[in-house]
Formats: sequence, C-alpha cells, structure tokens
Amino acid sequence: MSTATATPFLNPLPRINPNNTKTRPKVRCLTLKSSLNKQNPPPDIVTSTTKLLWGKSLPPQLLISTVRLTWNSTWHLMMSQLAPSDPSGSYSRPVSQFRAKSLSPKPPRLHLYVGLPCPWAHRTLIVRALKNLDDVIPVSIASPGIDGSWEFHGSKSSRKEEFLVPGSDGVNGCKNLKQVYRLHTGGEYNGRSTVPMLWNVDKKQVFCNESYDIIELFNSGFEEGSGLDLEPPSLKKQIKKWNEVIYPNVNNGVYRCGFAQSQEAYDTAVSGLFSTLDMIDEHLGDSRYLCGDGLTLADVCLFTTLIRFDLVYNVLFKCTKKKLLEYKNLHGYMRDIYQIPKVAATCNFEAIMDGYYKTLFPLNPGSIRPTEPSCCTHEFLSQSHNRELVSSADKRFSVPAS
Ligand SMILES: N[C@@H](CCC(=O)N[C@@H](CS)C(=O)NCC(=O)O)C(=O)O
Repeated sequence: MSTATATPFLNPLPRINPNNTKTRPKVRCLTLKSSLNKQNPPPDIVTSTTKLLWGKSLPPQLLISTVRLTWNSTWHLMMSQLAPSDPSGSYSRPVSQFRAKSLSPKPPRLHLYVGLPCPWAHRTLIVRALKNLDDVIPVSIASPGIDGSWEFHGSKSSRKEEFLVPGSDGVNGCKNLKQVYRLHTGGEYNGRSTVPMLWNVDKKQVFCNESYDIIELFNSGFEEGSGLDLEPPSLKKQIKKWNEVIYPNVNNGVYRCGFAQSQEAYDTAVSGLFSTLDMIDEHLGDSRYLCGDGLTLADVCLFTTLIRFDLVYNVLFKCTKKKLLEYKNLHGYMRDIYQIPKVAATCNFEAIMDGYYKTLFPLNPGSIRPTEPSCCTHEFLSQSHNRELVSSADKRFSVPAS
C-alpha cells in the first residue's frame, strides 16, 4: 500500500470569537480606544501592521506584487497536494489501490460507501439503482468535511427523500471514511481514503475502491436484481473503445482543466475535452446512446460528468468554451438518461454544488457558491428530449482520431 498524497485542503484561519475570555482583554482595549474616536472602527492586526510598515498610504503596486507572489507560491503548494502533476503542470490522477478480485460463486456481504458530489461514486449509485440492488448492497453516504476528507453526519433518516442525502455510517458506525480504511489495516493508514469504496462486511476489509470495477461487478456479479445488462458481450469492445476516449478527455479531462498548474497544461486539456465533446455530439446525432439503442456502462460513465458540467465544471474548472446546453445532441442525451426511472434520485444538485465550490478551497478561496443555473434544475432536465426519435440506423462504430 503506498503512502499517496493525503487530504488536499488547508484549514482556514481560526475565527476570532468576541465572547472568548482569552481574547476579551484585547477587545476591551480596542473598544476603549475606539470609543474615544467614534467615527473610526477599531483597527485590526493587518491594518495596524500595514500602517506601521508603510504609514497611511500603502503603495498599491507593492501590495499587489507582494500578495501575488505569496498567493502564487502558496497556491502551487496546495495544488501539488490536491492534484499531483507531471513536470508540464498536467494533473495526473493517482491510481486506485484496492482492485476487485472476481467474485466467488457466493458473493460476500458488501456495503457501498459514496459521496454525492463525486462523479466516480455517482457511477456506482446509478448502476446499483438500475440493477435494483438497493437491498442487496446497502449504502452509506458521506459528505465532504472542511479539510476535504469524507465524514459521516446525522442519523439514518426514516423520511423518504426525493433524492439521496448524506447520513451516517450504517455498517461500521465510523465518524469518517479514514476510520473505515483503518479498520481494514487494523490501525495506521496513510493512503487516500476515497469514494466509492465497496466494503466486505464479513471480513471487515476494503473489497474495492475503483469505480469501474465496482460497476462491472454490480452489472454481472449478482443473481438478484434486474435482468438489465449494461455490458452485453456483443458490445464489450465498443464500450471499451468509448471508455478509452471518454475517460482521459472528458471524465478526467474536466479535472485536467480545473487542476492544471500551467497555461500550457490547461490549453491542452481544454482542447482535448471540447474536441471529444464535439465528436460525441456528432455521433449522437444518429445514435440514441453511445453504442446504439441500449444504455451501457459507457453511457453511465459519460453521464456523471455531463450532469455536473454546467453546474460546476463550466465555471469552477474553467471548461468555458461551451456550455453543455449549447450542444445540439449532448444535452438531450443527458436529459434522456436523467429521466430513466431511479436515475434522477441519485442526482443531488445541492450536494454537488456544495461539494465542489465549498470544498475545493484552492480553486475557490472565498468558498462562495454561485447560483444554480436555470438549465440545471430538476424541472428543466425533466423536459422532453425526443431522443426516441433518433434513428437506430446501422452506424458503424468508429472513434475519430482526436
Ligand atoms: N479512480 C477512482 C477515483 C476516486 C476518487 O478520486 N474519489 C475522490 C472523490 S471525487 C476522493 O474520494 N478523494 C478523496 C481523497 O483523495 O482523499 C475511482 O474511479 O473510483
């Protein structure tokens, strides 16, 4: 097990509590001074230091260049932890450490850990729902903590929600995901505590933490559940080909845009992303789904990135060339999948927005969450898509060179 880069985010500065007895004397002193001059509020420490250094007029150029230099080096430091990069500044995603072994004829009791903002975890929730495995594979939903790691809050809600919401750890009773990974090792664990994670309940071990392995397993590893096959043998090669294009350029491509640490790395990522989206949009002009008339695992993997596109990636990850809404076929294709029974319930837009805008501190230091775009509401996404009219003409599969 490697000791991969751990939690990416820095803690914010502690807030000063005026009721805290330790800080009260200073506050009283300032209050006294300020009461002598009611026009001016009490100076804070930054203002006082600044005045001490530069007198009343701080040269703006000096302020800007000092803050710029400091912020720039701190930003690179934070980003190198949040998003490991190669020498050109391109984001390279660490590989998952626990890969699925094939299931024995009698699968162990399994429990799924997810977080709602995460597109990789979202894949597993959709396949679990479409395969009707809700009772076979119970789920615990974590939420991102202030330092970016996954935590469990609240108790199991008895209320039937419209969509999935975060809650407690329903199988191990842990407070955060790191504790669960530590149960596996029996103590220390310095690897990444990522979602999705499939837990072997009987052995108290991590069974797998790679989303694609998990969705393949959900699709074909259980006798229970629906008979729907999202990876029919006849389409396996096509699905694999699509994944090989979509994973680096779109799923991970949006992260390569957002986490780029140089202009050159960003330019490369953004051009790969949009040329791939253009190509898929054209393909979807006469194919209802990626591999024809039936939904496959490749569509599920594309969908979880598309549903976050205008909501988050377009703004926060600077995927600005086009909004998904501007695509002739891609937006209808996304609505088509969104409207498949049980899929909308896996999409919690509030949790997705909070998870990105409030947690990815180095990309959004003020943590201000923008307003939900009107094209991303449940009502808008429920509008008719007419995708059933798309011809199923025999279109030979080909992935144009990008
Ligand atoms: N390759 C993994 C990626 C999983 C992943 O990166 N999950 C992120 C959330 S989107 C995570 O849990 N990060 C927490 C961390 O790195 O500590 C998969 O597809 O399952």
